[in-house]
Amino acid sequence: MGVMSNADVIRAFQRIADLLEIDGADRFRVNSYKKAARTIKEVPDALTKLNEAGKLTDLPGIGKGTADRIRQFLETGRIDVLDELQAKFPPGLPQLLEIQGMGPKKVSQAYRDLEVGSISDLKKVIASGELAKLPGLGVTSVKKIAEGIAFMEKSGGRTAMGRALPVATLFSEMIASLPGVTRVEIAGSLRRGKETVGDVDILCEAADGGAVVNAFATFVGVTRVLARGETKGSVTVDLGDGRELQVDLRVVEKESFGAALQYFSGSKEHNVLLRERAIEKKWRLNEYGLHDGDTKIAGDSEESIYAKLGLRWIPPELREDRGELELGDDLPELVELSDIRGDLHMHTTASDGKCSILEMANAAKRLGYEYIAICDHSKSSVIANGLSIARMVQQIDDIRAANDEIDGIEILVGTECDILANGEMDYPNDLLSQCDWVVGSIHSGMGESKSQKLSGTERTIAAIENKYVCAIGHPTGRLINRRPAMELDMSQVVEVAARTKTLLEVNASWQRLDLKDLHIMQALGAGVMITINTDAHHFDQFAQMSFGVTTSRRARATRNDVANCLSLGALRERISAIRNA
Ligand code: DGT
Ligand code: CA
Ligand code: CA
Ligand code: ZN
Repeated sequence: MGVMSNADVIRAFQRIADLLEIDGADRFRVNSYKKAARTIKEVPDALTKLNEAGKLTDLPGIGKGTADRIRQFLETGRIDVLDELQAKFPPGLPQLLEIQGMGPKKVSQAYRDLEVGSISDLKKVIASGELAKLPGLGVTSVKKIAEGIAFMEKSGGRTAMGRALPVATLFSEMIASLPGVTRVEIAGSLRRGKETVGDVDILCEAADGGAVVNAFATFVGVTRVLARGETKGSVTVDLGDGRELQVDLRVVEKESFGAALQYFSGSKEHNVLLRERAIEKKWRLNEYGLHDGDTKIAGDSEESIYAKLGLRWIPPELREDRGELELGDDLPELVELSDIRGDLHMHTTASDGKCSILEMANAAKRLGYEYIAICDHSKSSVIANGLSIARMVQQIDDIRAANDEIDGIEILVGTECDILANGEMDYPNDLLSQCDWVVGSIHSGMGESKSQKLSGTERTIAAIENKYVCAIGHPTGRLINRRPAMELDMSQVVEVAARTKTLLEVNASWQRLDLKDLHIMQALGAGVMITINTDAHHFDQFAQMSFGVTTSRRARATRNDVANCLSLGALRERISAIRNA
């Protein structure tokens, strides 16, 4: 057993809460585990350190019982309650909670009444009609569950970029710290910034490949070793909730590092194009280099290979066989994280966020941002503690007061205002007009039904036509691997957005990445400007900006395409242009 991280502890407590809920334990008990998991998330120090110092019970909201369980887990890797619960249920059960439409109550019902312990069991009782006969289920909810399973299976076990990157980064750091390792790079789809990855690919340069691969195979978090050789290793890592992620490591030589990095960054399709180009010149391109007969003519760097083939170096995000080789001198200067000057979608404790206005603003200031917009939920988002009109009026005052109090950053008065089923905004225009910045989002009625008067496209367009709406938040409403996108007529949406100068959001949260790359490309092609925002519910989540930037780079966005790369003055001008369009 390796050293337990805080994340391991959080996962264990969440798992206990899930299983207790399935077990039908009382709310109070379930919530105490959930609360402990939330508390631990906020702890800046390693729990192992706190435990050694005997300080676990000093943590706010951690009583003696919880502290005992944390200690047991840190010291033995187990918790008695977790063992008991896991012995009680089949191992596939928690995974059922990941299916859209399957809450703990339904999971426990299906398990108790129909012995459903896995996704394949669940599919059987759906097919036989037994599931629909359970009290409280019925044909409609079973249909939804079936769609949830289909969607989950279609995502084919791919891992969201935001879950894979921390694993890849940690592994890269551990590899870099091994003796004799002189260079480490992340390659594959993760380097290209794909929203989901099949596996993680890491390259390193080292004196003794076998030793590096051996060390890699015994890293903390490795659950299985799939391959172990002199130049190649392949392992799996537990992501919690029973899911695994594969990590491939290749050890390559300095002289061919560039060629290997190019080859293993892919995509396969992009590589085919490059290889064809080499063949046209009677050369040969592989992961060892570019060769003219027996002579290697390039390979130590990626640049050398592209240059010999008559190309400028192509950023990995563009290597998808989408015409990137033909760009030539039109290769745009892609937006970078350092171009971002502010974040225009975030929540505070006023609705469902975890921090105050000033806590968010101070953290943003530390990042060097010039401005932020506080956008809490509007009144119809009841579960998200949306603000009534009276509370929103108060919120406007609170944001203005916070802005007066803080120097060096501008806090804009914003709202994430629901777009209602009838296409109207959740707040009246006279309230919206008092805000500096309005994000309009659809949060309900995304599964279009015949009974609904307006389609998602019509609702979105109605909001875009409202002069106070500056941007459409997470326009398609998808949750990666969990909920499909609304079927928007994107060409209509981008046309109206272009005409009204309304921005479309690239929600940078790795669970969303919405708009996605191809939609961003379509928007930019129609002359629409985007805004890349984190939708942070805690300032920790500001770091997710990079996922939104990467996704936008895949759509060839430059800093001129991104509203929050504007100076505050230029942003204000843009907002008045939207209002006067
Ligand atoms: P993934 O893991 O499914 O998200 O996608 P990739 O692109 O990371 O693919 P992966 O992990 O199978 O292989 C990493 C890279 O290695 C891939 O992007 C290109 C290169 N590669 C692998 N197999 C082939 C191949 O058969 N032909 C060519 N040209 N390149 C390959
Ligand atoms: Ca890969
Ligand atoms: Ca791979
Ligand atoms: Zn939202």
